[in-house]
Amino acid sequence: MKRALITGLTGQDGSYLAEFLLDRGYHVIGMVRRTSTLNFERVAPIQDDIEIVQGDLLDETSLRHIMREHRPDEIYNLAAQSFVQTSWQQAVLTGETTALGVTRLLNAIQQCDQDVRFYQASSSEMFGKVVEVPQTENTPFYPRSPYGAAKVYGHWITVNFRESYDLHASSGILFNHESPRRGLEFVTRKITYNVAKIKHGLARELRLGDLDPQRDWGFAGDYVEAMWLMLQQDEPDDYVIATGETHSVQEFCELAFGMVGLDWREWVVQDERYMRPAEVDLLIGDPSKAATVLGWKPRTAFPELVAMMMESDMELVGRQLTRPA
Ligand code: NAP
Ligand code: G4F
Repeated sequence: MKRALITGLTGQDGSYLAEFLLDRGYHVIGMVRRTSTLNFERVAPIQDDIEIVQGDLLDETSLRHIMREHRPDEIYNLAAQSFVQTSWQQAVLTGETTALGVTRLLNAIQQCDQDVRFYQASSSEMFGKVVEVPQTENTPFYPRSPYGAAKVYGHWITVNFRESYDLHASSGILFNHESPRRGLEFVTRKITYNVAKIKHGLARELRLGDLDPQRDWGFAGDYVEAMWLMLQQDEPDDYVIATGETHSVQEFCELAFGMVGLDWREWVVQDERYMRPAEVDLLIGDPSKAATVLGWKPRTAFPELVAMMMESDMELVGRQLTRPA
């Protein structure tokens, strides 16, 4: 039985990846950080099938301990301070977690077991103010936020450990991927959840920032397969994972409101508070290397993704309405 360690188990991707690996017969070890209240909602249905261990990317000793005690064959480093907006207010914490956290984990691997296969969750935010359209594995990086800068560091330290110590370390440059499990602070889920509240009469407006940025949005459930495929290759490498399509925040609104018979223009209010000091205007990835080498292709089209999230949030808000007081 193969053993996989997932950091960031409690996050969106951690939950989908854990399900994916369990389905393939893995023993899944999920790293969670200590919190005063448990936040296992996303993994509740599979919690008993996972070995949960405590550790923190800020604490290298905890990572070495996990390596020695649990001896994983594969490590998926999904943990991060992942919200771009927060990275301006908490730039140092973002660097400690999202950048240096990768080095701490790689140090632990290098010291404890150099045969481990390692996946780093890199991001299309590294392309930032894009210098090429579409973005490929060879497009130069131009990050536009402390988060993007931290991910560039995490990406290059992964490449460096691969080249320095011959580690099987791969980096997935994933474009935005969403799902009904997406955090409520990210724009797609903020939209679908609030559209559902408006439709149920629980909200009167949706306050958003810039509606023009364009993103290459895919489904998280499709993207975790690509992470796994990278670690099954003979040679480690870096891959862009994307749909190859881009849509604006406004288009997302039009579609989500339209699906419940509402006109977005009557409900959306632009609010300075959600504008960013520096914006990433356009992301669109070219996933052809992943298609050729990994045999990976996205399965979920943009309208299907919006519909899946809208249906889930309509049901969720409906349940909240009918719950006895
Ligand atoms: P997410 O939902 O925000 O999950 C982040 C996870 O990291 C959570 O489990 C969180 O734990 C954990 N974490 C945060 N700080 C930690 C620390 N110091 N030590 C240990 N764990 C810590 O993110 P996601 O959307 O699943 O994304 C997964 C990874 O892919 C992240 O690295 C993200 O930056 C990257 N990425 C995401 C996308 C995307 O579109 N989703 C695209 C490209 C790259 P708590 O639950 O305790 O907060
Ligand atoms: O949903 P977002 O917050 O995602 P963002 O910044 O693209 O980052 C996500 O994807 C990255 C991959 O490219 C990941 F690495 C990262 O961890 C994260 O998962 O914002 C998307 C766009 C931005 O242009 C933002 O300015 O939506 C715009 N937006 C407009 N109004 C808003 C809002 N974003 C948020 N969160 N909230 C708003 O009210």
